[in-house]
Amino acid sequence: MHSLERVTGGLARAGQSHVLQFWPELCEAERAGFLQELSQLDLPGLRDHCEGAARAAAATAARLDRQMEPVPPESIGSTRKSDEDSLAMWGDEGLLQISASRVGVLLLAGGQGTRLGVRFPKGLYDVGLPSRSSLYQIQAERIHKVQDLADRKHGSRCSVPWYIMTSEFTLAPTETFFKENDYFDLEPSNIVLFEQRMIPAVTFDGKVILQGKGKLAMAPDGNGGLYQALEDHKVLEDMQQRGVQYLHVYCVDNILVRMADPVFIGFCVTKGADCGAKVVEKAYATEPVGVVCRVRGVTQVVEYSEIQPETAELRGPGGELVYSAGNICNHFFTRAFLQDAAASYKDQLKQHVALKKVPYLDASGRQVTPSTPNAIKMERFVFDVFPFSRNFVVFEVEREEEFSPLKNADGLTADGPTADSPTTARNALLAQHCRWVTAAHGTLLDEDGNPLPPRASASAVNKPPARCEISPLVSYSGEGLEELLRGRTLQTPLLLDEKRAKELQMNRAL
Ligand code: UD2
Repeated sequence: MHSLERVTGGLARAGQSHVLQFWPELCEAERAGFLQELSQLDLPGLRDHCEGAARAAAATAARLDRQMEPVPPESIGSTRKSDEDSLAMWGDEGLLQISASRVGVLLLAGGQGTRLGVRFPKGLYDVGLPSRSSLYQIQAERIHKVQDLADRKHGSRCSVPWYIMTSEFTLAPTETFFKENDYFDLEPSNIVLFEQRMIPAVTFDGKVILQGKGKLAMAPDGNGGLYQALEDHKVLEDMQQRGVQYLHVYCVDNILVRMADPVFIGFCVTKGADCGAKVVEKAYATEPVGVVCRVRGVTQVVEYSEIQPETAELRGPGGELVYSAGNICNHFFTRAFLQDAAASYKDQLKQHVALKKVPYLDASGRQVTPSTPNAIKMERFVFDVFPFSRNFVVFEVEREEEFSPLKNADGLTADGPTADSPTTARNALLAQHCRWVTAAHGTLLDEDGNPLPPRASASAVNKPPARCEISPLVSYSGEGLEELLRGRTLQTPLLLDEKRAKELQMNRAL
């Protein structure tokens, strides 16, 4: 059948004939483009999608609060509470797996970054570090370094493939950016970009929204679209061919993210986990992070948008938050678990409703920018597969070492810079690197030439002690700095990159 006829029939059966209202006004090229977009829709499933979205938005969301319980602290692994030997053992196990090329990393980068308000993918963002590195460059260099650490320890030549899930919004600019930057010196065949699906945004009465006369308002299907995308693009087959058994899945905007973190990987592997989540202690009750908790006895994440404020505010006898295990979107999966997720769990995942303001074309063809939410976006969440796990583990890490997300544009509040902004991300990284220098028995001089007190830990979020940045190519998590920096005094601003590190090494040798 001619594709226009097929699409017209499919839209009519789904109760969406209005989509073609402006068809007569489109030129040939616009018609071809629109027809292609419409042909890619799941037309048989469209009625269910639209009616389901309208029903879900009208219903009072089922609240899980009454069935929630915190995860017992004794069943949470922790960098803070574990002894040095355990941490070293997990780190060794992780490096061993990495050296055998059994570990891959998978970046969720299909989001639109609406809160940050930039028109390009977040990974391209430069938060203003001395190196002017983008988030992608920092991540690429951490991959280099972790490969290098594993190779040095085990005499291997391993690779940690980097899978990147993009969406229609982010694929092309991400690809271009990697090419322009020569893949940050990583082997291009080890970087695998793939695209998640898009689904139509729908009005409250179940109608697909037109963004233009020949354009639907589409949105990515949430980071839980991962499981469909893995299947669509045969990503698990690629992992199998490479012998990858363990995946570290993470979100794009955490400047402190430890890619393929050997300690986390080693912890999960040692515990025989098929699935795991890193958490940090929540900073405040309304912090926009999900909480890892138990619902009817099964561990899962309740997202910040779905927990009742009074539950989030609950406090224990010492004033601590009852639900304090904050999800930081750093997950561990075995490939075997992901295979089951892509084959079957994905079809059982809950759909989450998000109400958004989506610009649209009204029936008279006028462009409208709504001031209140007019659209329903249905999303799946990456962590909704956790309840299917047979052995789920939770691993708590220190916020100041591992979590500072970039979500919002810069601004000022009564308490200092806007939370989770370029300024707080930059400050968190600079403050961390000042701590690393101090721990390595080096001394930093401030911009006036005065030594920083050894325990200078001015509020990192508001102001780091100094502008000191250490390239991930020099140190992944603070290791290897003592031999370079012990007893040394260094002027800030400081960028300790590979070149500077070599100079310091040479001076030491003389
Ligand atoms: C995410 C977590 C939240 C907490 C927080 C920490 C989810 C659902 N929520 O919330 O619990 O851990 O991060 O920073 O994971 N993305 C896609 N495709 C999409 C939508 C998003 O790939 O369709 C990616 C996005 O590019 C980002 C990640 O998923 O890397 C998280 O998305 P977000 O920033 O919208 O999530 P947020 O901050 O609401």
